[in-house]
Amino acid sequence: MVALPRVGICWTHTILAVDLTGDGRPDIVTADYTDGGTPSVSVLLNQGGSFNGRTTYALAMASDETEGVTAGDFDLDGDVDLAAWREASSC
Ligand SMILES: [Ca+2]
Ligand SMILES: [Ca+2]
Repeated sequence: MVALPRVGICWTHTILAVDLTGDGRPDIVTADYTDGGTPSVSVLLNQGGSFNGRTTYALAMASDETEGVTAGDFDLDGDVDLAAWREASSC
């Protein structure tokens, strides 16, 4: 089990393991809940069994709650892309 560094995040809704850097080592992406703060996802790069500090990326969403994140090559350029979503306040 790997303990993830915590930096200004209340809790994590989703953890995704995906190789963002193309080095064959799975990195970690988290969907963050910030309790009134800016919604975000965080990235922890795999350093060969340990992870670097958390890098947090703010999202332009009307919510403090990033519900989930997924990965894929959505624009077909060969690089991994991320897509995040939030909880809807109404349907
Ligand atoms: Ca990697
Ligand atoms: Ca891409």
